[in-house]
Amino acid sequence: MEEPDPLRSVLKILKDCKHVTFLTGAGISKESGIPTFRDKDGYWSKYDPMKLASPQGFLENPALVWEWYRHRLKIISSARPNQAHEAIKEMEKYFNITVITQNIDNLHIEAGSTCVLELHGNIFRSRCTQCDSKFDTSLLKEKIPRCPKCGGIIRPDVVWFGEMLNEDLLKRCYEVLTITDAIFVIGTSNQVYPAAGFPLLVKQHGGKIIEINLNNTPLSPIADVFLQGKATLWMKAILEKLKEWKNSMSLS
Ligand code: BV8
Ligand code: ZN
Repeated sequence: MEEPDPLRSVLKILKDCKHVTFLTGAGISKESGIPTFRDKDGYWSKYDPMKLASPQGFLENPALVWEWYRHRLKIISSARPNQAHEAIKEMEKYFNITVITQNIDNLHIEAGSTCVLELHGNIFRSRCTQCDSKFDTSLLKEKIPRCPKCGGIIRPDVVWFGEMLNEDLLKRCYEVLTITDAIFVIGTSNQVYPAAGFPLLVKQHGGKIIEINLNNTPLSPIADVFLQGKATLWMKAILEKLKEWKNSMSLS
């Protein structure tokens, strides 16, 4: 029996969908030149996440954490959305799309997606640890930036390990997940919670899971379709098929 064509399986699922959610991780931005975390050349192969992405680490050595975020901001500032980000934006023509991203690189917003839930914050935004005033990260020049209003230390407005995610944001995620007909899980190792638990919530109410990743992840065994390979190639191919199908529909 020949292997089913994975693209055909994806189209078969999409034909019955109204609400499509995308859950993305660092892998979707890899082809924009931004390193991932857990790949062999990723950040966690060189640095200790607890030193750079935890409140304790920041308390111990704010200068080191700021050096790391400024290094990432430099890379992210010269990165552009790639064809995977753009394809997700284009799919808004056919479905109600929500993007739930673990990425802090702003690339889904730059690609023009209209509903982006940034689970772990955004590197371009910083906030005062005392009075919660917000600042544009690229304008902060001091080694350890201080708040002009209250003198408090300013930090990147991102979610670190052991920190709660924004309540309202999480509420919106759970609301969307309950009406999601299909969730695309793209470029994430599915190891960080609560995001890693989201696809299961979709499956529990009968929604479908389509995973796109270079490698298998803990999610792959329960995915309805697993597309092995680059996010840009698969998303481009899916969009092409979708356009063909929609055109054939309008002709019939
Ligand atoms: C919380 C900051 C409540 C932002 C990050 C024990 C068990 C279970 C959970 C826990 C536990 N102990 C603690 C926890 C909770 C913890 C957690 O999940 N830990 C895990 C690691 C065990 N979670 C938290 O602390 C969260 N808060 O739960 O609050 C609470 C509080 C206290 C105690 C318990 C609970 C907060 C999590 C946020 C952490 N913030 N970073 C930043 O600087 O970016 S983590 C970091 O990981 C990033 O945010 C990133 O978004 C996130 C996930 O990583 P991925 O995006 O998946 O990236 P990764 O490199 O791992 O994978 C890339 C994938 O892409 C790979 O699979 C690769 O194959 C693929 N790929 C590569 N290239 C391509 C590709 N795919 C397609 N195409 C390509 N071209
Ligand atoms: Zn302040």
